[in-house]
Amino acid sequence: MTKLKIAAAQIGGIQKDESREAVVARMLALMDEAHAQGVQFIAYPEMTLTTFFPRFYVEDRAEFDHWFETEMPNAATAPLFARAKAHGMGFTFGYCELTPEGLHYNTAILVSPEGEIRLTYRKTHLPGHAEYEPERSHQHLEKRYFLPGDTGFNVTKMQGVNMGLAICNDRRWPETWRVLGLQSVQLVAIGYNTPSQNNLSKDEGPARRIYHHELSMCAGAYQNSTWAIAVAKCGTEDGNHMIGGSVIVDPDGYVVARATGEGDELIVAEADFDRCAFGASTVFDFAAHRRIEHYGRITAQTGASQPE
Ligand code: CDV
Repeated sequence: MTKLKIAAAQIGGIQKDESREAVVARMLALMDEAHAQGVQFIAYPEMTLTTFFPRFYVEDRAEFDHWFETEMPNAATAPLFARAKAHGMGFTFGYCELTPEGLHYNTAILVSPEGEIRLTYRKTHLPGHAEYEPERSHQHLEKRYFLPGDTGFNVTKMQGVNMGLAICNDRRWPETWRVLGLQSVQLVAIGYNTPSQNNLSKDEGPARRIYHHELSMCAGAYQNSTWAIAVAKCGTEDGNHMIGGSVIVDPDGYVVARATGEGDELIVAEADFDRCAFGASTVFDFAAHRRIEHYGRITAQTGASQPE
């Protein structure tokens, strides 16, 4: 029987001039609160350490290299690794990674209670655009500042649980979930920064954004018989608003914990991972029911074709 107390550590807005050390202090406060509640695994958002700078345009992208980490752990994040180890807690958080080869990724890591980095995941589905586009209500320049991830979606057993990672926009893509599901994932942790307004449509505001976010999380968890955590960086950041709505979802696709505010906030659930087995051995018994002879288009084409 594998049970873990799991948590999402939602983080309120981080302003441009806030230091990494100040952010880590906020992360530590939530980690300590989690420990006091007996939490064994905690998830932090996408790009936890900095403001969501892809909303800003710079012609020379090197000017933004200061938002990236060149090593992990580093001086600013070492206290997080040390505190988690002292608490015997596994954790995940997202940050911007600049590799020794000079490559830029939107990255998340999974760290064991012993302080070992067990998974590095680099965001696959980068939303937005690469050039300044004045018709948008705000910029979303992830395609300018990051390369599409080269890791793919991987699962590792940690704390007795099959764990996998994805980042923000990945949660909207069933391909993400199914590749993890095909590795018997039991817990998917996803951090996000979701602007509360679609920058090309006035009709898609915060209520619809929350709806699509939960719809994606609940469907992904249910269809792959997995627990899932979605954790926001949210509220107002440099004058821009992002949705909160962090959730923990069970393998039946039900939300079992939900953040109520838009600031630093901890939500907790007792996760029984034996519950993943029922869906995975019945409706979603992949070996029994999948028909891969009909799925070729999924990997053979990107855009939709028209019927002849
Ligand atoms: N950081 C993100 O990936 N944000 C996207 C927005 C642009 C829609 C998201 O899917 O939430």
